[in-house]
Amino acid sequence: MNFNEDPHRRLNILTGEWVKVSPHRTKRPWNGQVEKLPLDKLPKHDPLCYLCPGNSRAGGLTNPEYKGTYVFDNDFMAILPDTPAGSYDKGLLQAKSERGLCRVICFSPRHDLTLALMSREEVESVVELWIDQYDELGAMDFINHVQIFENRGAVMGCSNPHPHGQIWAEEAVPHLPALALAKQKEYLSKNISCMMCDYLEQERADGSRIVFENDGFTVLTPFWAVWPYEVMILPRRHMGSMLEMSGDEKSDLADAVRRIGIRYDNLFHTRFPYSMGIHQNPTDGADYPENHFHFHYYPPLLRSATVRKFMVGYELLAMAQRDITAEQAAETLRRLSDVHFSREDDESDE
Ligand code: H2U
Repeated sequence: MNFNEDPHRRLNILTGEWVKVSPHRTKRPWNGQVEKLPLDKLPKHDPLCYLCPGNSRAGGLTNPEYKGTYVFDNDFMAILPDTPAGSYDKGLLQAKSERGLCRVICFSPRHDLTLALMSREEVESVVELWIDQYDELGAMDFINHVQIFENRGAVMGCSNPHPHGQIWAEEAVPHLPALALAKQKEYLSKNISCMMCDYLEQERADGSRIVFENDGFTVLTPFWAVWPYEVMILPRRHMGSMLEMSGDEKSDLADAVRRIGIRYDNLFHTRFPYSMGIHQNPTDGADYPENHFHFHYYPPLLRSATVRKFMVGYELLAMAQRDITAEQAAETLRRLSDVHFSREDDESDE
């Protein structure tokens, strides 16, 4: 089978789902000219932004004059800490109550920055905050899973450009991380080896889907990627959560997060939209030797700052499908610069 010619399907080892790949439709990655439009100029502080320091939020509270990162309880939590336990069981109709809490994390007091435009040290402080929040929320007795994520760009339903992410911490392990845990557990019991350690070894030996690496982390387009420029960040050492990282690894993670953000923005000269999130051990006190923590990035753009991939038609009714292969996407991302396009002439970038 020729990956670059023949329609085929690939297995997602973390979910057990298949993705259809149709490389004959676009044999090469799109190399058309991208108009070099400047980024829309945002103010450093927006008096109308509910995340900027000193501004009031919809809930009536006022943000402090924070100077670094800032975290607060979401004023509109999707799940609440005091929901009474309960369930509904009428044969085919099943429901269970959900307890949890949601927080908002501001990555920077600067309204105009993004993870891609922040310094490595500034992104390191975001990594520290992710670790602290995972630790603090995970220690709460009713919290068994902590989902940290960032939803970026209007096209992803995020209306506020202020650099921020969210955390939903809850009682039950949600469906997708639970599936990934089950797949990794199954593999470990069969092979006496970590699935993602073995996967990483195979990817590093092959090289065609590696975007870049540093000492602690590998950034790659997964073999089973569904979104055009989907990537994963994988720690090279087997770790179940970010709590296990050394000081150097925290810095390497900040480097990886920052550089993939820069390359994404450089791809179509835009503030590249995406949803990204971290899958770590559940926080229910059990051991998860099978789990290898990782980041998923799901970006929707396909051909330009405005042409996106839609998951519709066949994909909603049958299965996910893509045209450009994971290898082509990795090659495109690999060739991009680590200097943000808006700062190409700015020597003070680092
Ligand atoms: P998104 O832009 O990714 O949707 O995140 C913004 C979050 O901020 C959203 O979950 C919360 C929303 O509930 N929020 C507040 O907590 N307070 C506000 O004053 C406005 C928005």
